[in-house]
Amino acid sequence: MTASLPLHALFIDGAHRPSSSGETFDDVDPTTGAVWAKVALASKDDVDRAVSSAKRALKGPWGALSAPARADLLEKIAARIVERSEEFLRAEIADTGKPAGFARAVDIPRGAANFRVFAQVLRTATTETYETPTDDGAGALMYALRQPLGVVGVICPWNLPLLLMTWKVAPALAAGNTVVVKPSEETPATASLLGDVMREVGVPDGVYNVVHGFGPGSAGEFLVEHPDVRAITFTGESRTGAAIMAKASSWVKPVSFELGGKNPALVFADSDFDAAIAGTLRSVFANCGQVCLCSERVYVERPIFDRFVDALAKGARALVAGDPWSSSTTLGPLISETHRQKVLSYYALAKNEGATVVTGGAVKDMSGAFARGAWIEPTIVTGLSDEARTNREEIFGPICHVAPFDDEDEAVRRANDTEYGLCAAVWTQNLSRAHRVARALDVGMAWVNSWYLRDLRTPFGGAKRSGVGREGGVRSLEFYSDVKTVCIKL
Ligand code: NAD
Ligand code: 6OD
Repeated sequence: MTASLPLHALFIDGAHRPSSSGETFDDVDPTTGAVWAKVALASKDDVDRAVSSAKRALKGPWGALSAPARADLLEKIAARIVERSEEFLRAEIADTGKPAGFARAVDIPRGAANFRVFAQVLRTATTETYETPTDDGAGALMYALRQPLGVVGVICPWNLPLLLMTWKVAPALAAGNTVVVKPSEETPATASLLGDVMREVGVPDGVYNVVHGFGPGSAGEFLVEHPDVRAITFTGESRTGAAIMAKASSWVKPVSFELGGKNPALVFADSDFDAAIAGTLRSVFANCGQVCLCSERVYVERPIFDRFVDALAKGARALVAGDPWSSSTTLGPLISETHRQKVLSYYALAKNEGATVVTGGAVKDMSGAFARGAWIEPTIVTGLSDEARTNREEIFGPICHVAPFDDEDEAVRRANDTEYGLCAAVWTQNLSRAHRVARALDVGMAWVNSWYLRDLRTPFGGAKRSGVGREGGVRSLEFYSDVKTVCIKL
């Protein structure tokens, strides 16, 4: 039975390879709970091999390429992802179960856009130059030179696998580095497939490597601890970020972290009601609530509170769970049974803490092939204090708590009353309020009358426990570069 399943191999030195130990682990389709593929489990030796090949590539043809030539290659990668988009789509859906409509609109095009945009950023990037006076009157010219860091370790989560991996791989390659990627153990498929693309468009061997496995005591940790990995870029839970930072600190490795959130949405009575409902439905339930930017705390100005909760609940009930390939499906499963148990424990916690369950609150019963998948009901609760654990801990599922507020200062204070600071969504038609509230929120990204609208050239990252650093546009080039100042005495 197992022998006929596809294998997601490691990708090292330009070739797909089994692990040196021959060990594999299961890749589960969360819509059915069935194993759909096997994954090569990287040993420490495999990680060493991947890092060595990445190191060699720096000294080889990759290191010799000019920035415009690297940009050309990035554009070819983008074009090839588009050409092979149905294969990427199939792989992403088999791993995550997300609706095809969502993956077709978000995951796959963004995977390509990351390469296209960072090619453009590279082509247009400038550096600082200063003319500095000197005592002899001749002066000096000082300029900053961006040079690659070396081998970069890229550690990724499972929620937007191709999108979030390429968001880091593309700028790392643009800056002239080579990478070793450790995709999430839940979603290995698209990282392996990208290896094919790299080969097809002529990216030199060793520039892009993939090692599959887990975190502690496995490929993730081996990568962080590898002395030849010069920097770690990581997206995932804040707790994991702390563990990685502790390990990386012994080598004083630079880290860039995009971490968890407990994001607020603030809905003012002067908002466009229908737009606020449509936007909040997206910000709570997109990707089954498994986007780090999802709103889990919704604050609504009291005069519209009841109407808002009713309309939001109506929208939640209208979500259609089912076959990811059906055009009517709008709600996928959670990523795994383990994650479903975690989210269900929060549904139980909310009830124990005294919440009123407006809609949902349970497993979603599915039939036929989907009966054993990780399905769950979209859920809205009300009536909890801001101190309730439901309102303080990241759940990462299709649930929000909705609470009323009476004035702007209160809404901002409560929105900021969290250890996280990733993003917020603000719904208002009052322009002054929009600017005021956006400025007052302790977050890395404040959306006004929108959510997850991204220009990849702008800074992205989290405040407080939601991240370290900002990536996006030239900021990514800065993180992935050793910036050297050259002083020429004239
Ligand atoms: P996770 O932290 O469990 O795992 C992320 C990756 O880290 C996986 O590849 C995992 O194998 C690896 N890992 C785990 N422990 C490790 C260790 N000790 N050393 C090295 N690697 C290790 O996160 P997840 O469950 O995959 O993703 C969900 C989380 O990610 C949520 O908290 C979500 O908010 C966050 N997230 C944040 C952003 C953002 O942009 N801020 C984006 C997506 C997801
Ligand atoms: O769009 C992005 O670049 C980005 N980093 C999104 C993060 C989504 C979190 O799940």
